[in-house]
Amino acid sequence: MTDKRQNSDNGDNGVLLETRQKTKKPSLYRVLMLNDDYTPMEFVVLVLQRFFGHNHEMAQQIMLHVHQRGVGVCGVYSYEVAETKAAQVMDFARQNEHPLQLQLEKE
Ligand code: TYC
Repeated sequence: MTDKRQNSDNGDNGVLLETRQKTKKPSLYRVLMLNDDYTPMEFVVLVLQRFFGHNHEMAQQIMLHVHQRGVGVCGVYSYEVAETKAAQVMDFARQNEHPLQLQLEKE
């Protein structure tokens, strides 16, 4: 007969098996984009498409939100991905002599 018992009673004479999964969900971080007076709108739209995978319409919408409200969410990622994307975008902006700034915010 098949023994389907697990954990403390596994039918193996006192040998304990821990089958519970102690995995933690990774914390998520918003990548925020800040408005400024100098970065061209088309450049911001390009960044939102290239680095955050938004289509042109969504990118335009997010850019306008940031332009009007001062800050907006580009996307939500694990810390490593969020940090990498923010750094890549600010590098790309600096290479193009734009002052575009991004920040991370824990969800
Ligand atoms: N305010 C900029 C302009 O008028 C456009 C802009 C939008 C810049 C969003 C940064 O995160 C930004 N050219």
